[in-house]
Amino acid sequence: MRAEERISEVLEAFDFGAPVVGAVRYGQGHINDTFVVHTQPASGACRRFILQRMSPAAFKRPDQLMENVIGVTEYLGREIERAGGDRSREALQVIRDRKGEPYYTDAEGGPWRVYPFIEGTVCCQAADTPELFAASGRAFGRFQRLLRDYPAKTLYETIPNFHNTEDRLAKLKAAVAEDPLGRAGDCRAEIDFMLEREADCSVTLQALREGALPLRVTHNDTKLNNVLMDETTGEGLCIIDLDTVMPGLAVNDFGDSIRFGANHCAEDETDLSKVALDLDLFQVYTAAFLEGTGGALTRAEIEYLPWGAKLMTLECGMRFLTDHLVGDVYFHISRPGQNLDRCRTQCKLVSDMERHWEQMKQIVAACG
Ligand code: ADP
Ligand code: GN1
Ligand code: MG
Repeated sequence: MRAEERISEVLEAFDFGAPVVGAVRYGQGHINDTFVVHTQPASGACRRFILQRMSPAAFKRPDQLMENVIGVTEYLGREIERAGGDRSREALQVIRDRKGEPYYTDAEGGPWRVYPFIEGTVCCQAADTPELFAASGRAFGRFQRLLRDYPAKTLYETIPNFHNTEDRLAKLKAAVAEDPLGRAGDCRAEIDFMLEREADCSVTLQALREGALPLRVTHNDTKLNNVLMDETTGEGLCIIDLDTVMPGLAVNDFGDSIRFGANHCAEDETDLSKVALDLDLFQVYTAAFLEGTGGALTRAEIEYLPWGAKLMTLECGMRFLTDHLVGDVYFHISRPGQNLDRCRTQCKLVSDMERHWEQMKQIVAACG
């Protein structure tokens, strides 16, 4: 059922501290159904909240997911306070429902949560300036640093095998074999592109298995639009979208940001001639991310950063392609074929990274 149809029931379930005057769809996330709720206190300015239905296609255990989010946001809040920051703006804060639960389950089983809207921030879809991209890199690097001592074992795996690229390829192969909608014939080139890179899929996983790369608490979805930028200072203020905070690889957090931000096109750009890795943006992000981590990464992690970039891009392309083949059940689409278009931009970026591989390695070595 469309999320809109449950809104009035859900608004009743939370105490917003003032009458609700409206709730409208918000943001450009691909996974959750996000709304902004406007309230009007008797005196003073309107107050806003973010209301989200967590995606049932993506998240099978909202209870575990919210336990993770509460654990991480409270920990971050304490760390930020200790460093003299403002936890109400620099960390998300879960608002419980009227029964004191961390989220509300609607009559159809849909899980909903509320956060205060963090005002005075902007959420960007593209790295319009290098300064903006650098600010996001520092913020994601700092996120790693702040969570360095978080007890990783207490975190649930909200999406099992989320960045297991070997498993993502296996799922793509299964979708191709089943081809439930007869779409595989039109994506032969993209399927072959992925299959030709099967050996690459194991590079960072193998390094993890051998103990060369450590398991850390990571965000796992480090797109530019998952950090809110301070409208006044231009700095990265608050990391959002904590649904996939789990044990993972730091190189993947770095890599997913490069995948999304180190180029000048939207993820679903159809003119592939415009899609290209911007090495200057790659350099800017690398330096800023490493600065933000404050020396928390090992030498091996730094060395593997280009692999993080390539594999997150390749893997995301596989995920878009798989979803296209099975009927767009995971990533929200606004037009037919959008997931295939998204897959094609990822393939173009991977090819570009392969072409500039030596330069990427040199840039990382110079920043490390
Ligand atoms: P999705 O998983 O679907 O990407 P997000 O949690 O990233 O969902 O939220 C979608 C969008 O909503 C974000 O890109 C951002 O624009 C906005 N948003 C989310 N939380 C907040 C918040 N606390 N304050 C302001 N904007 C927010
Ligand atoms: C999704 O939730 P959002 O829109 O920030 C996805 C990421 C993908 C991204 C591609 C939980 O991110 O893994 O990289 O789309 N999140 C989930 O744009 O699957
Ligand atoms: Mg998001």
